[in-house]
Amino acid sequence: MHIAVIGLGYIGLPTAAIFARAGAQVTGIDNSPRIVDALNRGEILIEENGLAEIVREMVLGGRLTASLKPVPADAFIIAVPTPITEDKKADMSYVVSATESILPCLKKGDLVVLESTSPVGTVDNLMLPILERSGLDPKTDLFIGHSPERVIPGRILDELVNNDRIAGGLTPEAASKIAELYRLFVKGNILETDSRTAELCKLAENTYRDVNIAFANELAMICESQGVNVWEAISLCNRHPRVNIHQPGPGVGGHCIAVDPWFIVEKEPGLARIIALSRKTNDAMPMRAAGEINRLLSGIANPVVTILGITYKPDVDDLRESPIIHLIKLLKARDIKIKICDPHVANRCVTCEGAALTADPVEAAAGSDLLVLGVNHSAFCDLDPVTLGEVMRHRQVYDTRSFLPLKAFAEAGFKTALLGAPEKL
Ligand code: SAJ
Repeated sequence: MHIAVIGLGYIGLPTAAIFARAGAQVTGIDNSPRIVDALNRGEILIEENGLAEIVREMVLGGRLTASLKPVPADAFIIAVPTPITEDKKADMSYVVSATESILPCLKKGDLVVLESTSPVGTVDNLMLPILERSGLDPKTDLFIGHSPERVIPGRILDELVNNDRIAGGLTPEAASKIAELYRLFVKGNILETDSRTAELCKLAENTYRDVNIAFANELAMICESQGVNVWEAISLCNRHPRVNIHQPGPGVGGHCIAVDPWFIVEKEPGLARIIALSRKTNDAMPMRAAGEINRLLSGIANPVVTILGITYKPDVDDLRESPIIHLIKLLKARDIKIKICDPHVANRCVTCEGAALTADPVEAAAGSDLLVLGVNHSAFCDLDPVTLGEVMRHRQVYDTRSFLPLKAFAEAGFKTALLGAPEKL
């Protein structure tokens, strides 16, 4: 079986590697010469647990190669970005160009599977008319559909194999062919349905999480006002057998949860009211954090803030839609000097948004008036409050994730603040 994976990003690359490991001959296609050249050398440019090793092995074994242009294959998997435009609409241009790019390669019996998260109707309203231009009948000559990825960055390789997977076909035959394709490596259940249902499910899963986080963030604001610690309250609520409230924080980032709900709102603006409000609630969190930081800095001339962690979530190197980047922009607009520590980003950037970036927390804390824990990277588990306090101008810390040992910081002379908790902890 020859599989072509179009788009070698956070999803396409691991998928290509896992198909190769399962015995398929895989060609990864990407329009970035940097990515293609690196892959053909057996190297990767992104950080994901265990991925570099598998890719190297598959490339050396000749089962995985990369190309700038599509090649004939038995199955085409489209895993290109579906970003969001300024006015919160899905930008489908990469899906359109990827679908057009495979037209010269298609033959009767081929599978075309969209993996990219897309608005409902993408397979039947957007891809089908393009695929018809191949001269083949997409309903009878091809097997087309949507099989959304559901993997969590950081655990992609494990979740690709072990999660249940939806196989949505334009026709029932297409659904079963797609299920058969993924059976090559998926150990979880493969659930067959139509392509529109598959598209909706993917959006609904991420929207469920976004709405739940918005609820947690709203509770955090309520708790601050009511003098209650939201982290303790949520952990107690979650001891109820049917309650699972997510964690509040400085906002929701990433290319999925912060984006996908808008794809539902785009289609149904009049109906998707809770969904749109939740998005706005989560998007307002960096502004709330900036307000608290301002309060902590009041009276300090030429303030300097050290941000610990800028990625969109812990232990990844991905900055897309990171709420902490948004927070940094808000602080810079208020003339606050920023220093950054992020061990996952410091290996490839020396600055971010014009601020110095280092992997060393002590270097980042030198001369600072406030430490802000933006992302709970495991590397921040063993921060030493005494050493940090010694190099700072003012000993203050603001934890937006309830991650730091604030008691130990207080004992080291720090004034402490926690998102979602009363001023006096
Ligand atoms: N976050 C919170 N509170 C929480 C959980 C997360 O504020 O309780 C924030 C994180 O800090 C981060 C953002 O939400 O900024 C998103 O992180 P995440 O870990 O929830 O999700 P992603 O974007 O890394 O991955 C999600 C996953 N979807 C679900 O869990 C429903 C993953 O399974 C999907 O495959 C992925 O989106 C995707 O590609 O769509």
